[in-house]
Amino acid sequence: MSFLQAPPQLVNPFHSDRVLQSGLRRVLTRTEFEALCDVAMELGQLVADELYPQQLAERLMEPAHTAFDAWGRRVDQISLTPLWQRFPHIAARYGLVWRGYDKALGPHARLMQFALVYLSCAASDFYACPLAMTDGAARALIESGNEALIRRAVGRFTARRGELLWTSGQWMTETTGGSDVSRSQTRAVHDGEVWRLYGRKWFTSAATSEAALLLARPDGNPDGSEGLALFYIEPRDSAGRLHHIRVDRLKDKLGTRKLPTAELTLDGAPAQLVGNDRHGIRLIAPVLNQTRVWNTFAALSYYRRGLMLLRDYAARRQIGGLTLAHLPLQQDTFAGLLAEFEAGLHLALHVAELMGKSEHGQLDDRHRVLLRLLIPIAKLLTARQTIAGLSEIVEGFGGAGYLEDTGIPGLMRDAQVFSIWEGSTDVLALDAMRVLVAEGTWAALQAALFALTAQATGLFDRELPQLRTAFDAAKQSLSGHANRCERDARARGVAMTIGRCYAFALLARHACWASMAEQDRRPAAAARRFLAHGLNRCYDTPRADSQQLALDEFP
Ligand code: MFK
Repeated sequence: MSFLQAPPQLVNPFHSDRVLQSGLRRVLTRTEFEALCDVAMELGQLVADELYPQQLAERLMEPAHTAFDAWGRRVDQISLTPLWQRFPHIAARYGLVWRGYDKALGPHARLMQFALVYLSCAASDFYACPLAMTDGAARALIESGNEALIRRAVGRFTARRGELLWTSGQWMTETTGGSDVSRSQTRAVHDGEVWRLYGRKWFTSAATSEAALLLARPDGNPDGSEGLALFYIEPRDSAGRLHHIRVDRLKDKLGTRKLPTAELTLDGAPAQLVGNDRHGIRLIAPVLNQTRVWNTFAALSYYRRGLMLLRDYAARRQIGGLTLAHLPLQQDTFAGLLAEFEAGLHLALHVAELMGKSEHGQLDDRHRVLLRLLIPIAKLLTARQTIAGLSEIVEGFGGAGYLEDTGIPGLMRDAQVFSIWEGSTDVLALDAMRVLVAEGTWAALQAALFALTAQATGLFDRELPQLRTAFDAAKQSLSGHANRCERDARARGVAMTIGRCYAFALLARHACWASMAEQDRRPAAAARRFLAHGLNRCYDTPRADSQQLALDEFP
């Protein structure tokens, strides 16, 4: 019998995740940690024993849209894959949304919720997308203070039983653009008690949700973002039929193919105003921020799945009489991947911790600004880390990584979305810039970094000057250019540099704790390796040069 390679196996992702476990142990109380461990172990076992095999078995299944029934009646039914039909129950059981709102869990509720989100995202075939938007919608409604809508929807969005759970869509994107929302063309017409919406939504993820938040321009309002209002809609009637909405088609996407993303036409769909009839972007911003945190953890969930599969494969694969895992070069490549992942996860956990504290009134103004800044930065950094990491991981499998039926290439195709939806890297960098230039932000950032590095002295005395140099480069890039065009042209480098500096400081702080409390030197090794990849991503070349190059190529 000729040689047959044993395929990689996926074990319980929580059981084997020292980075997550150690990160949680440092922050949570012992009681909180033990309670979370019970849930996380059970969820992790479900992922390994049932969900991952189901994902492989359903690899070729996709949602399908049926526009008409046999007799020509418009039905617009969307069929879902079996895993998608199962996931509301998993989400409700493990509290992937409600846990963040459980007051009894205190300020660590978000951290616990996102730990479970991270463990389950890669196993959800992107059911995490409607869950993310649902979490965002709950937050936005609560912040809007609209009591009627809070009573109507928030209990459903945070339901603890799958059959009661509603998900919410977030219908923002139109043909005019996913980033430039201000040019949205959907009209809102006042019709007695309700508003009626007319327009075309071009990219509505999770078209099967029971509710959605969307932007539309009430007739008579001015152009631009100021004239948009935020609306709440329940797209289906009690029989499950869409009313005054047509599904034009499902999108044919590079990845996330189990997720039924649709083009919709609103033809008088009834809706309710969430707040006043203007400033919709400001009102929907909590959804953006919430889903960006989900995106951060989802990206890392994919990164971690890739690392787990590659590590398992490397332990089974023989090369020249050695297992792949013992080849020095393979170890070096893997260490580089792990260091990026580890820094990214500490940044994500920190954001979740701040978010929980903020929602429990435990953040001062400075830390609230910091949270607002770190959300876009964590999203853009982890998305790019994951895309680069998974490209390398696919390569680590050699030819097997290029074969669709191993399930490996799909990881890379799916991951590409993390830097696109909820704002591309450039849009998020500009969002970070919006916060950075506000009075007091830089001081808050500097103070936070200083406090972190103060906890990393001793173990990292030799390395900390590199952090200061990179941070100064970001500051110089920002402050050296008063002109907004010059400044914005550097937004990506500045955001990346701040993200890498902050992630390094968090990892270094954690490494000091782990070496004392857990006698674990691996986080310190990861921090040094991450630093070796460089922190500074500012390329302070004259803008005239980039302009010349770009315009020469594209007149
Ligand atoms: C598994 C993980 C799943 C993740 C979920 C996946 C769902 C996928 C579905 C989608 O992708 S939906 C599409 C998502 N679309 C975006 O993310 C839009 C990207 N574009 C932006 O983020 C723009 O920056 C934005 C549309 C928000 C701003 O556009 P404008 O027209 O330039 O608005 P402007 O005037 O800058 O901001 C309006 C107000 O909102 C300002 O406040 P004021 O009116 O008080 O001055 C801003 O400060 C505020 N604002 C903007 N972004 C904010 C924010 N406030 C808080 N947080 C933010 N992030």
